[in-house]
Amino acid sequence: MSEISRRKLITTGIAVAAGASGIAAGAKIAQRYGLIPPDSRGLYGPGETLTYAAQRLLGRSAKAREFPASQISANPFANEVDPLGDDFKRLQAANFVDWRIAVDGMATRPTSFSLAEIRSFPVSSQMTMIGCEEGWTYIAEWSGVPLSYILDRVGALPQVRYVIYRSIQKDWWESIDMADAMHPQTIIAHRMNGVDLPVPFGGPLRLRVPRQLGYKNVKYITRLTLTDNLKSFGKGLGSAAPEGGYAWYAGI
Ligand SMILES: Nc1nc2c(c(=O)[nH]1)N[C@H]1C(S)=C(S)[C@@H](COP(=O)(O)O)O[C@H]1N2
Ligand SMILES: [Mo]
Repeated sequence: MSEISRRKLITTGIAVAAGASGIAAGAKIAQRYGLIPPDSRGLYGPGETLTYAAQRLLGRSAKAREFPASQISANPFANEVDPLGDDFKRLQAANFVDWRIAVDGMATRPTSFSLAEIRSFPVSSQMTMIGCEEGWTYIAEWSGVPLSYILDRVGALPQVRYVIYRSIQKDWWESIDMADAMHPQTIIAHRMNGVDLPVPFGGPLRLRVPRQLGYKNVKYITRLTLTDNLKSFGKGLGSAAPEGGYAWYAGI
Protein backbone atom coordinates (compact mmCIF):
# COMPACT_ATOMS: atom_id res chain seq x y z
CA MET A 1 0.00 0.00 0.00
CA SER A 2 1.32 3.46 -0.78
CA GLU A 3 2.37 5.73 2.08
CA ILE A 4 -0.49 8.15 1.31
CA SER A 5 -3.27 5.59 1.32
CA ARG A 6 -1.85 3.92 4.39
CA ARG A 7 -1.86 7.25 6.17
CA LYS A 8 -5.35 7.99 5.02
CA LEU A 9 -6.49 4.67 6.35
CA ILE A 10 -4.86 5.30 9.70
CA THR A 11 -6.28 8.79 10.11
CA THR A 12 -9.72 7.78 8.95
CA GLY A 13 -9.50 4.86 11.32
CA ILE A 14 -8.67 7.09 14.25
CA ALA A 15 -11.42 9.56 13.41
CA VAL A 16 -14.04 6.87 12.90
CA ALA A 17 -13.09 4.95 15.99
CA ALA A 18 -13.06 8.11 18.07
CA GLY A 19 -16.42 9.20 16.76
CA ALA A 20 -18.07 5.84 17.12
CA SER A 21 -16.72 4.59 20.40
CA GLY A 22 -15.16 7.55 22.11
CA ILE A 23 -11.53 8.36 22.65
CA ALA A 24 -10.59 5.02 24.16
CA ALA A 25 -10.91 3.29 20.80
CA GLY A 26 -8.94 6.04 19.08
CA ALA A 27 -6.28 5.75 21.74
CA LYS A 28 -5.97 2.02 21.02
CA ILE A 29 -5.19 2.78 17.39
CA ALA A 30 -2.72 5.46 18.42
CA GLN A 31 -0.98 2.93 20.65
CA ARG A 32 -0.72 0.47 17.81
CA TYR A 33 1.22 3.04 15.85
CA GLY A 34 3.43 4.08 18.76
CA LEU A 35 1.78 7.49 19.08
CA ILE A 36 0.95 7.61 22.77
CA PRO A 37 2.39 10.78 24.30
CA PRO A 38 4.56 10.20 27.39
CA ASP A 39 2.11 11.89 29.76
CA SER A 40 -0.91 9.88 28.67
CA ARG A 41 -2.52 8.02 31.52
CA GLY A 42 -2.66 4.78 29.60
CA LEU A 43 -5.17 3.76 27.00
CA TYR A 44 -8.06 5.52 28.67
CA GLY A 45 -6.21 8.80 29.13
CA PRO A 46 -7.56 12.15 28.02
CA GLY A 47 -7.98 13.57 24.53
CA GLU A 48 -4.30 14.46 24.38
CA THR A 49 -3.47 11.09 22.90
CA LEU A 50 -5.83 11.69 20.02
CA THR A 51 -4.65 15.23 19.42
CA TYR A 52 -1.04 14.13 19.26
CA ALA A 53 -1.69 11.02 17.15
CA ALA A 54 -3.91 12.89 14.70
CA GLN A 55 -1.39 15.73 14.33
CA ARG A 56 1.46 13.35 13.64
CA LEU A 57 -0.46 11.19 11.19
CA LEU A 58 -1.93 14.14 9.33
CA GLY A 59 1.20 16.06 8.54
CA ARG A 60 4.66 15.80 9.89
CA SER A 61 5.94 18.74 7.94
CA ALA A 62 3.12 21.29 8.31
CA LYS A 63 4.63 24.67 9.05
CA ALA A 64 3.72 27.23 11.67
CA ARG A 65 2.39 30.34 9.97
CA GLU A 66 5.00 32.96 9.03
CA PHE A 67 4.21 36.69 9.00
CA PRO A 68 5.48 39.71 7.05
CA ALA A 69 7.92 42.09 8.75
CA SER A 70 5.15 44.68 8.98
CA GLN A 71 3.37 42.49 11.52
CA ILE A 72 6.24 42.18 13.98
CA SER A 73 4.98 43.29 17.38
CA ALA A 74 6.24 46.71 18.41
CA ASN A 75 6.18 45.77 22.10
CA PRO A 76 6.72 42.03 22.51
CA PHE A 77 5.85 40.79 25.98
CA ALA A 78 8.58 39.01 27.86
CA ASN A 79 6.95 36.72 30.38
CA GLU A 80 8.48 37.15 33.81
CA VAL A 81 10.84 34.40 34.93
CA ASP A 82 11.96 33.34 38.39
CA PRO A 83 15.10 35.15 39.58
CA LEU A 84 18.12 34.02 37.57
CA GLY A 85 20.74 32.57 39.90
CA ASP A 86 24.38 33.43 40.56
CA ASP A 87 25.67 31.07 37.85
CA PHE A 88 23.61 32.89 35.29
CA LYS A 89 24.64 36.33 36.55
CA ARG A 90 28.32 35.40 36.45
CA LEU A 91 27.98 34.22 32.84
CA GLN A 92 25.98 37.31 31.92
CA ALA A 93 28.61 39.63 33.45
CA ALA A 94 31.15 38.16 31.01
CA ASN A 95 28.82 38.68 28.07
CA PHE A 96 28.06 34.92 27.97
CA VAL A 97 31.47 34.03 26.44
CA ASP A 98 31.54 30.95 28.68
CA TRP A 99 27.95 29.85 27.97
CA ARG A 100 27.88 26.30 26.66
CA ILE A 101 25.26 23.86 25.50
CA ALA A 102 25.98 20.18 26.04
CA VAL A 103 24.60 17.49 23.76
CA ASP A 104 24.54 13.99 25.23
CA GLY A 105 22.64 10.73 25.15
CA MET A 106 22.22 8.66 22.00
CA ALA A 107 24.81 10.32 19.77
CA THR A 108 27.98 9.00 18.18
CA ARG A 109 29.77 12.27 18.98
CA PRO A 110 28.34 13.72 22.22
CA THR A 111 29.86 17.12 22.79
CA SER A 112 29.33 20.59 24.09
CA PHE A 113 29.25 23.77 22.03
CA SER A 114 30.26 27.26 23.07
CA LEU A 115 27.95 30.16 22.33
CA ALA A 116 30.46 31.35 19.69
CA GLU A 117 30.28 27.96 17.95
CA ILE A 118 26.47 28.00 17.99
CA ARG A 119 26.56 31.49 16.47
CA SER A 120 28.94 30.30 13.74
CA PHE A 121 26.55 27.58 12.53
CA PRO A 122 24.07 28.05 9.65
CA VAL A 123 21.35 30.53 10.55
CA SER A 124 17.67 30.10 9.87
CA SER A 125 15.22 32.98 10.43
CA GLN A 126 11.48 33.01 10.90
CA MET A 127 8.79 35.57 11.65
CA THR A 128 6.36 33.62 13.76
CA MET A 129 3.95 34.01 16.64
CA ILE A 130 4.52 32.83 20.18
CA GLY A 131 1.57 32.37 22.48
CA CYS A 132 1.24 31.65 26.16
CA GLU A 133 -1.40 29.25 27.37
CA GLU A 134 -2.66 32.20 29.42
CA GLY A 135 -3.81 33.99 26.30
CA TRP A 136 -1.38 36.62 25.01
CA THR A 137 0.72 36.38 21.85
CA TYR A 138 3.32 38.37 19.95
CA ILE A 139 5.06 38.11 16.61
CA ALA A 140 8.84 38.40 16.29
CA GLU A 141 11.69 37.41 14.05
CA TRP A 142 13.83 34.69 15.58
CA SER A 143 17.14 33.48 14.16
CA GLY A 144 19.30 30.56 15.11
CA VAL A 145 20.70 27.20 14.16
CA PRO A 146 18.22 24.51 13.15
CA LEU A 147 18.08 21.79 15.80
CA SER A 148 18.30 19.27 12.92
CA TYR A 149 21.76 20.63 12.10
CA ILE A 150 22.93 20.00 15.67
CA LEU A 151 21.49 16.47 15.63
CA ASP A 152 23.32 15.72 12.36
CA ARG A 153 26.50 17.19 13.68
CA VAL A 154 26.59 15.02 16.83
CA GLY A 155 25.54 11.92 14.90
CA ALA A 156 22.13 11.26 16.47
CA LEU A 157 21.52 7.51 16.44
CA PRO A 158 18.57 6.21 14.40
CA GLN A 159 16.84 4.97 17.58
CA VAL A 160 16.47 8.50 18.96
CA ARG A 161 12.79 9.34 19.45
CA TYR A 162 12.92 12.44 21.65
CA VAL A 163 15.13 15.41 22.34
CA ILE A 164 15.12 16.65 25.92
CA TYR A 165 16.20 20.24 26.48
CA ARG A 166 17.10 21.78 29.81
CA SER A 167 17.50 25.31 31.09
CA ILE A 168 19.93 26.81 33.57
CA GLN A 169 16.65 27.25 35.49
CA LYS A 170 16.40 23.71 36.82
CA ASP A 171 12.59 23.66 36.90
CA TRP A 172 12.42 24.20 33.16
CA TRP A 173 12.99 21.17 31.03
CA GLU A 174 10.95 19.91 28.11
CA SER A 175 11.15 17.37 25.32
CA ILE A 176 9.88 17.04 21.76
CA ASP A 177 9.59 14.12 19.39
CA MET A 178 11.63 13.77 16.21
CA ALA A 179 8.88 15.24 14.02
CA ASP A 180 9.35 18.53 15.88
CA ALA A 181 13.08 18.14 16.49
CA MET A 182 13.84 17.68 12.76
CA HIS A 183 11.29 20.28 11.65
CA PRO A 184 12.89 23.18 9.73
CA GLN A 185 11.29 25.82 11.99
CA THR A 186 12.67 24.30 15.20
CA ILE A 187 15.79 26.27 16.03
CA ILE A 188 18.16 27.09 18.83
CA ALA A 189 17.50 30.82 18.70
CA HIS A 190 20.27 33.30 19.53
CA ARG A 191 18.86 36.41 17.86
CA MET A 192 15.52 38.18 18.00
CA ASN A 193 14.38 41.11 15.83
CA GLY A 194 17.92 41.61 14.56
CA VAL A 195 19.81 41.73 17.88
CA ASP A 196 21.37 39.11 20.16
CA LEU A 197 18.50 37.40 21.98
CA PRO A 198 17.78 39.65 24.99
CA VAL A 199 17.88 38.03 28.43
CA PRO A 200 14.16 38.57 29.21
CA PHE A 201 13.37 36.60 26.04
CA GLY A 202 15.70 33.73 26.90
CA GLY A 203 19.12 34.94 25.84
CA PRO A 204 21.65 33.82 25.13
CA LEU A 205 19.99 30.60 23.85
CA ARG A 206 16.39 29.52 23.63
CA LEU A 207 14.66 26.58 21.99
CA ARG A 208 12.18 27.99 19.50
CA VAL A 209 9.53 25.45 18.46
CA PRO A 210 6.80 27.54 16.82
CA ARG A 211 4.47 24.58 16.30
CA GLN A 212 3.98 24.41 20.06
CA LEU A 213 2.78 26.78 22.78
CA GLY A 214 4.99 29.25 24.63
CA TYR A 215 5.89 26.99 27.52
CA LYS A 216 7.64 24.50 25.22
CA ASN A 217 9.95 27.36 24.12
CA VAL A 218 12.39 27.05 27.00
CA LYS A 219 14.76 29.94 27.75
CA TYR A 220 18.46 29.78 28.77
CA ILE A 221 19.08 26.29 27.44
CA THR A 222 22.27 24.53 28.50
CA ARG A 223 21.79 20.89 27.61
CA LEU A 224 20.20 18.58 25.04
CA THR A 225 19.77 14.86 25.65
CA LEU A 226 18.86 12.44 22.87
CA THR A 227 16.85 9.44 24.00
CA ASP A 228 14.53 6.69 22.83
CA ASN A 229 12.53 6.70 26.07
CA LEU A 230 11.36 9.40 28.47
CA LYS A 231 10.46 7.17 31.40
CA SER A 232 13.69 7.63 33.32
CA PHE A 233 13.60 11.44 33.29
CA GLY A 234 11.87 13.34 36.09
CA LYS A 235 8.58 11.67 36.92
CA GLY A 236 8.58 9.85 33.61
CA LEU A 237 5.95 12.07 32.01
CA GLY A 238 8.28 13.50 29.36
CA SER A 239 8.91 16.97 30.74
CA ALA A 240 8.20 19.47 33.49
CA ALA A 241 4.88 20.62 31.99
CA PRO A 242 2.82 17.49 32.72
CA GLU A 243 4.30 17.36 36.24
CA GLY A 244 2.59 20.73 36.72
CA GLY A 245 -0.69 19.75 35.06
CA TYR A 246 -0.01 20.95 31.49
CA ALA A 247 0.10 18.76 28.41
CA TRP A 248 3.44 17.39 27.19
CA TYR A 249 2.28 17.94 23.63
CA ALA A 250 1.23 21.58 23.18
CA GLY A 251 0.78 21.62 19.41
CA ILE A 252 -1.01 24.59 17.88
N1 LIG B 1 13.59 29.01 31.37
C1 LIG B 1 12.32 29.42 31.19
N2 LIG B 1 11.74 29.25 29.98
C2 LIG B 1 10.46 29.65 29.78
C3 LIG B 1 9.70 30.21 30.84
C4 LIG B 1 10.36 30.38 32.11
O1 LIG B 1 9.78 30.90 33.09
N3 LIG B 1 11.65 29.98 32.24
N4 LIG B 1 8.36 30.54 30.63
C5 LIG B 1 7.71 29.85 29.52
C6 LIG B 1 6.37 30.33 29.22
S1 LIG B 1 5.11 29.82 30.25
C7 LIG B 1 6.08 31.05 28.09
S2 LIG B 1 4.51 31.43 27.67
C8 LIG B 1 7.18 31.58 27.24
C9 LIG B 1 7.10 33.09 27.22
O2 LIG B 1 7.95 33.60 26.24
P1 LIG B 1 8.27 35.15 26.18
O3 LIG B 1 8.90 35.58 27.46
O4 LIG B 1 9.14 35.34 24.99
O5 LIG B 1 6.96 35.87 26.01
O6 LIG B 1 8.47 31.19 27.68
C10 LIG B 1 8.54 29.88 28.24
N5 LIG B 1 9.92 29.52 28.53
MO1 LIG C 1 3.18 30.49 29.32
